[in-house]
Amino acid sequence: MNQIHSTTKEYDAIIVGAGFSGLYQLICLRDQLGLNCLVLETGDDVGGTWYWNRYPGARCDTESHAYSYYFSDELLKEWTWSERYPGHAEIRKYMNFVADKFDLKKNILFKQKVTSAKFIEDNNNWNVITNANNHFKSKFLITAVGCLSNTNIPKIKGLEDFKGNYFHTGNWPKDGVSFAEKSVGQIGTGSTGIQAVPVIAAEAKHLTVFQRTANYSIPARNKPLTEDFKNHAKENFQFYKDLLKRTPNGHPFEISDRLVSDVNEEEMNDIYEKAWEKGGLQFRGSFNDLVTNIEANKTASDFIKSKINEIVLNKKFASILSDIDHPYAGKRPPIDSNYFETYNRDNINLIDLRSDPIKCINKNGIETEKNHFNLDIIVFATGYDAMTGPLLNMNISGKNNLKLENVWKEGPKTFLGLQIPGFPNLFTVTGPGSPSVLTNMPMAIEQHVEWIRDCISFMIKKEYTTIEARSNLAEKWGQEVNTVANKTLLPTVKHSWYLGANIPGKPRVFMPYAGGLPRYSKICDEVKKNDFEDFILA
Ligand code: N01
Repeated sequence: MNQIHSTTKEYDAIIVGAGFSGLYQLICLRDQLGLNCLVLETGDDVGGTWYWNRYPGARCDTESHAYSYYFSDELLKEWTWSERYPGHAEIRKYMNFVADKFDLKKNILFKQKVTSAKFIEDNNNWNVITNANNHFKSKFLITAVGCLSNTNIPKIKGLEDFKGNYFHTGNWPKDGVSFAEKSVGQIGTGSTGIQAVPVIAAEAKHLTVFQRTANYSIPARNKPLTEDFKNHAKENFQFYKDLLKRTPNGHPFEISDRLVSDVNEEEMNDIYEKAWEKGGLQFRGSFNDLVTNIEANKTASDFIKSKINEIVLNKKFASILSDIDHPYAGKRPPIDSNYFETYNRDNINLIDLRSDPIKCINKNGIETEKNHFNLDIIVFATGYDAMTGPLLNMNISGKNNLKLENVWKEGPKTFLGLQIPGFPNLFTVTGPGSPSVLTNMPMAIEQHVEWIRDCISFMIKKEYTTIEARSNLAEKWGQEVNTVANKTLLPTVKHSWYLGANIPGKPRVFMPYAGGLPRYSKICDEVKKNDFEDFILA
């Protein structure tokens, strides 16, 4: 049993994480509800996911004018992004700007990793302990830990013998890594790997890319923003705010109404060609049925594969890169800056792990079934234990000493991705079962954070002490998440991290809500309108 530490400090709300979610949750609860709040953050500065993701080429795939908080008109007018997509350093600058503007750091305790959080029924409080052995107590516990913050370094035999250095992209050294004169191996070709390859290849003596699953990618076409566009974004922030709330993924573009079958082949190719030239995630919006109809999807897949074969001059590489076994956008679709073009350099090699799997790592490098690669540095762009990992990592226990890891043994169970039955007063910002990773994250975050604020405000007004998700409704919501996902092609991709498939032993459950942010927000608004009666209030 958790003992209350003699120096335990008490708060109304503890927020875990100082990224986009944590900072805005602090503003809502501290400045709007007047609560006594504490934010606990593992890093030594604000930024959340972007604090750790400093790998070469790290850049957001949402356009900068949309990758912003929209809750403050003043903030929208004061901050100016410099490029079409914000780079990691500029995002950290932005987060610091927000933290300074709203004077947030005084309520944040840095270098505090939560090692346990336990609900104490005697007093309906959460007891939270950190790695620095600090003990805290609070009425509400809000996890703002991100969906992609638990790095996954695969257990490859012999890694500990490697005499070079290895790094995971999601835990990149603050001072950077020099690749000059180095032979580098990179495992992984997801969104991260695809961003890192061109930058590492440009600096390293040699880069060997180890690809397990071939991936689609659309050119990002990043560029500095013109003064005209900067002014346009500021003058039209209300237009963009409405657009971001209206579109299914919270992005600043509409999904076309037309179906692939509405156009002839020439028109279709013209549409894809223009979308390819424009670049970015908008490619996915070229037709309405790309993520629901496999035949329609095949036209986009074939188009991208033909582009890969056109760009990559080495026929063997082109064949490995375009041998893609899943529908376009069935996994999170990456965008890139010269990814496929990089395979035309003479200092790069590509290994197809499907035909030549990694056997082990030894002191000199990576050994595959058929080859050995001498390396100075190994870069793991191998992704995350997504969505559930960051929550399970905190060792959370609820009523009756219920352990989250046991409750979620067969996959996450939540109501709306906001609460978990048996864990009163615990709110999970962008938790599993919410749109989260299928959206432009700041949009999903603002919706969750404001809902949590309104829920707590309601409880205070009505003098409720606890709120808890009902098991039957969580069960029903899980079925809804599944049903909605099955209307799309997303669950058909068996190696997708949306299903937890990238982590050996993780239950295969489709985790995010695929019904779109507007529909999801409407459901949450209904619950609020009905005085949160879908929850157990006491
Ligand atoms: O991770 P991933 P990520 N042996 O899981 C491979 C967001 N994001 O960091 O596909 C060999 O997608 C794995 O292979 P496979 C975005 O939501 C956003 O790239 O599992 N290979 C795959 O190729 C994204 O989806 C931005 O067969 C192994 C790669 O590693 C999410 O983060 C930028 C392996 C992992 O790909 C995660 O992206 C970056 C093994 N044992 C990321 N284990 C932007 O905003 C894994 N792999 C632009």
